[in-house]
Amino acid sequence: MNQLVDGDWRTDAYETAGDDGSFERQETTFRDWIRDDPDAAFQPEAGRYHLYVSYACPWAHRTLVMRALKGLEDAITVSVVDPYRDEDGWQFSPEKDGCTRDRVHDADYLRELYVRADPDATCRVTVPVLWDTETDTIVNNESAEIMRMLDTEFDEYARRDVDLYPEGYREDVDRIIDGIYEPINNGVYRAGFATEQEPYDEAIDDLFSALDRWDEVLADRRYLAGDRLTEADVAMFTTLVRFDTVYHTHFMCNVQYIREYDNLWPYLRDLYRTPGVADTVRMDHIKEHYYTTHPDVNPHRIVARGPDLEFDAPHDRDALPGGPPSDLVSAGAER
Ligand SMILES: N[C@@H](CCC(=O)N[C@@H](CS)C(=O)NCC(=O)O)C(=O)O
Repeated sequence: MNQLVDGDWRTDAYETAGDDGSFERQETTFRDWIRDDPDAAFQPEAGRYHLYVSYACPWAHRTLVMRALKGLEDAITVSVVDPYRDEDGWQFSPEKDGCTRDRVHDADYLRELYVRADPDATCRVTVPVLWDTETDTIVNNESAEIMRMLDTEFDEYARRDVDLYPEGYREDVDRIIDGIYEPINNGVYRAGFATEQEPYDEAIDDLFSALDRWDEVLADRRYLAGDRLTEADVAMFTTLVRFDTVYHTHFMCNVQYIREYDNLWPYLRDLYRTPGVADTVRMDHIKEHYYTTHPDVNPHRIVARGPDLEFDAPHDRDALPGGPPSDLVSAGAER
């Protein structure tokens, strides 16, 4: 695997597995904040910030969903990397469907932007990246924090009435985002990248007991935090939408498909059908990335064919209290 060490690209430096065969995710390095505050170094402005994403990546996908729900497409521009990642890390392949050039610097590789932001950077080169075109640097590369900034700091440019971190729900939202991270969002990676049986088994136990618990909770709750769509649902969505297609097979999370759950499956379709969300899902990028990018897991890089999932199928979740914000529904109707 590969990463930057003192600003140099190294292909021998990065080990994902600990001594006991468990997957270890490194801490994210750029953690500044955009604040709607006159004294802040990074203030919300339309056209100033740029997102670097991969459609394949569940963490980057969170920021794309948030940008769509908030109606920030004009305020925050996006560059999309090639879903296939080789020894050189994420790269720009504008000739490929759904990919773009680096719209800010015309770089060939994402790592060039990390070095531009910090010439001595020692870190993995990950998506998402929130870039500031004014100071020419990375503001932040941690998806939960980027999601929060787009949600709470861009009110002037965002769709009114869409607040995914509402007063009265905040403690629950934070607790749920934290609570689903290790067993579910990161759990699929702990299972897929384990190099020994025991950490794999632990990851699978944690993952499926968490999914079973949430399936029960969602029997009489439309969203994870109750009757309101929140950031917690965005965080859950990007893992669930990939699950049956890649995590089940490629990462051996095969105890049960999401489409076999009584409530998680309609819940996933409800989120998918929320106006703006479906356009952020590129299953072709998701499949290409997972099946071709981890040679240790799938050395022949064969992309598994199925399954054919009907995310668009109707669901009966509207019978539960709550629903998507009304501005979102009317924006969806205009599309
Ligand atoms: N903590 C980060 C994790 C992001 C992350 O791991 N992204 C993956 C893609 S799914 C990546 O870019 N990996 C490249 C690497 O680790 O070298 C976040 O949530 O933003």
